[in-house]
Amino acid sequence: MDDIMQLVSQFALPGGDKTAEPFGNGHINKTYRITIEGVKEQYILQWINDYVFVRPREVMENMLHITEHLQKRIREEGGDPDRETIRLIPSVTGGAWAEDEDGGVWRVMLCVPDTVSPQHPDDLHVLEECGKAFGCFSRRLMDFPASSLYETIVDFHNTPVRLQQLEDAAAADPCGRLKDVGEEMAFALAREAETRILTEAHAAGKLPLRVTHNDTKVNNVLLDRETGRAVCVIDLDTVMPGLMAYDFGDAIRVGACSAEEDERDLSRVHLELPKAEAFARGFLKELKGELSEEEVLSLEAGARLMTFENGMRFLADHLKGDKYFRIHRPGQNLDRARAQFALLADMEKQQEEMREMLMRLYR
Ligand code: GN1
Ligand code: MG
Repeated sequence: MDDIMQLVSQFALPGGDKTAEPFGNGHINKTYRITIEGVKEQYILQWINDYVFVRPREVMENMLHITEHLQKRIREEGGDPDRETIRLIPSVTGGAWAEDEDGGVWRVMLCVPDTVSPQHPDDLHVLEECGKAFGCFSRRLMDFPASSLYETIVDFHNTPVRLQQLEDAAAADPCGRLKDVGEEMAFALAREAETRILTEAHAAGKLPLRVTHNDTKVNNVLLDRETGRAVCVIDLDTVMPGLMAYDFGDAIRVGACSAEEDERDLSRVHLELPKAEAFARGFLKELKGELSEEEVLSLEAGARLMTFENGMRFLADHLKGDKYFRIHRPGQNLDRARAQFALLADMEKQQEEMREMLMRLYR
């Protein structure tokens, strides 16, 4: 904690005795909440994981430009720029981040007060609000110059590359775990052709590149504690040029699944269409006028591909010895992979219903 307080002192925060406590439940970064005696506002201190983000300074450059653009849009719409997006607190030297002695990159953000982040909502209103939050985020970034953003993780949602990375991990098999995952490997390899659906549609000019969030788990939305309305979207580390299907798809993977991401009883893992519809309703309310019919239909494929991709990433990380995704028990990444593949299998069965639902909301 001494080291943490030393980092806190590098930011231009109000004076007063400060305390820090671990906060949140992301799989990647380290996060602390900072409380200052006699100060109403709380702050978030975060270290950017440099195994995952090999150029963390580029993550910060992106974040700075995106939040500035969002703040401008929010002001134009008469909203509250300190509540509807993230506010970065500058360092004492005026930079957007501070560095520790190992060159690690740390940032401080204002904690948005009186909000909650939904973990595994069953309430359809909550899901609709999450859809609105991500839809509104994309809408406000429609005119952001996408090509000015760094690609913070190269090929992040390139599904064919994700399959290749899984095959590489299997070929290397550094922990000798391949022998136990034959069924999961076969499941992934059988879907080789599907990995290309979105990349090929984009290459054929059918799906435009947009500025996308790329990590749209519903717990990356903050809702107003009182009204339950969407307030803002957090975790901007992977905001990059991408396809709309990525954002819709990853949100459905988590928000419309009947079980937790690492559920071990696979008979409990399903796609819940009413949840998907609630999210889609909110999402399309914000974006309908901006998207082509082809793009709206691609959202369905996005749900399958994001689920498939996460399954492959969890499985590859299990094979590599759990280097990327933090685990809380042995075998958790394998459990996560199995649950994703079970969800994908169920999504494949409900493909037609999902597309019909999207077309109903679009027309
Ligand atoms: C990671 O950090 P967190 O928990 O929001 C991951 C996502 C995965 C997700 C799976 C940068 O997100 O891509 O979908 O775990 N983020 C990164 O839960 O890899
Ligand atoms: Mg994240």
